[in-house]
Amino acid sequence: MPQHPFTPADTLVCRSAIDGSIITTVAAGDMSAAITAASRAFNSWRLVPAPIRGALVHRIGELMREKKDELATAIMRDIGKTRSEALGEVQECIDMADFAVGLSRQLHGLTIASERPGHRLIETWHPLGLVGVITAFNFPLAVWAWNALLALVCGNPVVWKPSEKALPSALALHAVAHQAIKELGHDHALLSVVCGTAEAGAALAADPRVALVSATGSTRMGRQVATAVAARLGRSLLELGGNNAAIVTPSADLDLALRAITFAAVGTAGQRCTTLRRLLVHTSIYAQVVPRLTSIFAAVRVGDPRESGVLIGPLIDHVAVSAMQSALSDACAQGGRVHGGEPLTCCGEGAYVRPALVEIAANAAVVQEEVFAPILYVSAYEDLATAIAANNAVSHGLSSAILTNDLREAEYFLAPNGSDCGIANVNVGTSGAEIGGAFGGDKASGGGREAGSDSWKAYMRRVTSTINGSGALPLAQGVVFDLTAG
Ligand code: UN1
Repeated sequence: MPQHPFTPADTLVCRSAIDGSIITTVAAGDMSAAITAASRAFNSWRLVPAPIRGALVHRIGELMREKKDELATAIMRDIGKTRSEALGEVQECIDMADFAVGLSRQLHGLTIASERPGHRLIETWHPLGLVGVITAFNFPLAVWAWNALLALVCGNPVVWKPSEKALPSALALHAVAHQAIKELGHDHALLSVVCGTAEAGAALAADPRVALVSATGSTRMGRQVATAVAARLGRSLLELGGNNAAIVTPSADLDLALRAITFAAVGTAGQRCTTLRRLLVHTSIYAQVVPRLTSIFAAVRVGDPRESGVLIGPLIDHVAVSAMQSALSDACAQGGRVHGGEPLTCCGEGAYVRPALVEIAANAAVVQEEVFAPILYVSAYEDLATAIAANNAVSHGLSSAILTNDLREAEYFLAPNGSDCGIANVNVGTSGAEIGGAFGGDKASGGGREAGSDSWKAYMRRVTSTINGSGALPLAQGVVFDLTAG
């Protein structure tokens, strides 16, 4: 299976992760032309009242509901998610539409007490400008929805550079959004998609006409985007990798914990940025937890994601299988004990693996790196402070969890000296966040926050105004500047 399906003829070959078969070919787009058209669209869209902008997002949401099955099928075929997870991803897009529609009647500023008589201080949020969105293969639709639907209600056009490994589903979603634009008579340049390789993403990041670049992907890619955007003093919103840990304490409900751990570690074949990669288990329950998890990992059904009962589909390609195998051999060399993890033959050229559980020291070198595959490193800990220190010892800071029935342990984990991640859950795994909260992480995870809460502010610019309704001109901080004196 070719890993760089980009041919000199500017054509991208789209393959299914399920069996490596060719789905279609897609022509590469023109990034600069898309940015020019979107910049023009911004001039009028920013003046459309936000609730009217919300009506467009409302229609996009309705159409996504109608086409939920079709869109989920496209996700399954492109990247090999199970039907339930693919449907869940489309639901995440629909949830974002609902959320953005509600926001379109908010986008509220502040009134702040002024120190001067008869004065008022206000903050107003205005549309920011063109938003560039770069998405990864693993959530080919939801991450566009997080960004694009908020950007639209905030008054900004969007240029999307989807992963070249998931183009057909991106194009299917785009067709749905364009149907809504057409029905409501808006400018088609409000939303555009540019298919291309990493070069197209680099062109988007470097273009000074793009006010905000929202990029999801590896930390390496994020560094390149951040550097290019910072060089032109643009704004970036980065959602990068994670090396997420969960702590299982002696009081945990083990049945609940094992289910939470398994979904977080092997769901989506370990290819979420929120995937659980490190498990820290208290020594007193280690001998109970590890054999149970090992047998769950050995029994969970891996295979063609279209078959019912299959919980783990393929990895995106054979490069991912090689990365996984090399991490497992490094783990062995560093004293780890590997259970499972072997490549499996299934469905033509699909890249299937059994999930791996690796018993290893929490500070082993291999444990510090994110590998986008289902490997769960398990280590024992003695006291909670050490486990929290291990949780925080990696370069990433995206998601984390504690499984406990002890209130004090939970509160310690959530305290300022607890988990340093953007997401810190109690009795819930590291993955599968709802859209209502702000999503993102710190350190090498990029620092961005997307989806719910007040993430919309990233897509707007803030104007602070002092309004003087008095007849006098007092200066702030008591400064006297009297032209009649002296
Ligand atoms: C990602 O893997 O890039 O919390 C996003 C989750 C999903 C989003 C994952 N709602 O696992």
